[in-house]
Amino acid sequence: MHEVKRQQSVKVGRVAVSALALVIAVMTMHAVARPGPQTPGRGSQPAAQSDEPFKSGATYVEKIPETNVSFEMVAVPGGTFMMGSPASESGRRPDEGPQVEVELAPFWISKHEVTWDEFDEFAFARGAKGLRTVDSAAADADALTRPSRPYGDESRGFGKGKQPAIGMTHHAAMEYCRWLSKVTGQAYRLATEAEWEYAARAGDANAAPESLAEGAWFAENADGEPHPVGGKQPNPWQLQDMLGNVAEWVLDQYDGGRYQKLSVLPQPLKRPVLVPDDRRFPHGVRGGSYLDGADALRYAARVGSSDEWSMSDPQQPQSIWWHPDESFVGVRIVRAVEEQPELRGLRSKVTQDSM
Ligand SMILES: [Ca+2]
Repeated sequence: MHEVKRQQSVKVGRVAVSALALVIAVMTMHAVARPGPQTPGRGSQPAAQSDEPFKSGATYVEKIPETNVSFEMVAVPGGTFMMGSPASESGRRPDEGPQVEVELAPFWISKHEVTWDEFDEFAFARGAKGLRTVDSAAADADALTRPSRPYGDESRGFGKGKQPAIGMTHHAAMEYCRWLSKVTGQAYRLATEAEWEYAARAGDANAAPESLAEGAWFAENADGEPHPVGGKQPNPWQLQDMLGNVAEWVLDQYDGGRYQKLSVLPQPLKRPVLVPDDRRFPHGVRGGSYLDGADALRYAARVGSSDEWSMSDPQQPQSIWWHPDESFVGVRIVRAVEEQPELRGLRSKVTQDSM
């Protein structure tokens, strides 16, 4: 996969100059004040369907208040599984082992990658959306911040709408979840690395689904570009594009030696997560993308983000919102049925001063 990424770096290098404009841009941040606390199902908004009781396989549609944009969440049952890959797996890399047994509680996960329709409401809201612009984030420590609109095309020429949002940093993905939680009144966040692999596998202990081409956009069928979400067959738990299309940020800090450390602890490991600190890199990315070959579209394949993804950003410090040299990572969101203590109220600790 390194090679693929390197080739892609070269390829993107050309685009990078224009992408630069995109990023040089800006990053003066607007801040938007929090909307008042919302109780789902009360007030002037119609009853939030996120009140749907949890039942494995159930779904609900969440509408972003004061917009016509919605997304679908799917209930995933709790259970145990083997995370990682056996040494015998073709294409396997050392950071995928040894396998560890993991136990997870039930959670909701978005059926699709987050689309530009959704991400735009956070990053570039076209209307008021109940949010009020304030002069400075300093006016309120909890104020939601977001990047101003870049000069260039943040979609990298791939279009918007139902296309998956791409190119944002882990910090931006975390802030998207925080904003979404405030406006919907439900606690959305990124999937932990364990939740991601469990949901992608949907009970499959093999390296990947038997027919990758039917379920995934990747180097062999994507024509070098991401595709509107939901165009391929879902996995057995109704989730689409877990593998391929855009790779997906997970919550965890990336540590290549993580499973080795976990393997000496009592199994099964209950809801393991490596809570991210204030470093800009590395964070976990899963699933492979439209640029990757089949080896990278294995359930267990892990990637850590790196400063190479922002290499062509001339700003000092570099943007904490966009990776100019990366156009293959997007977002998928999760809502815990009952949140684990270390993730309650968690937000990105990355600031412009972060290294
Ligand atoms: Ca994906």
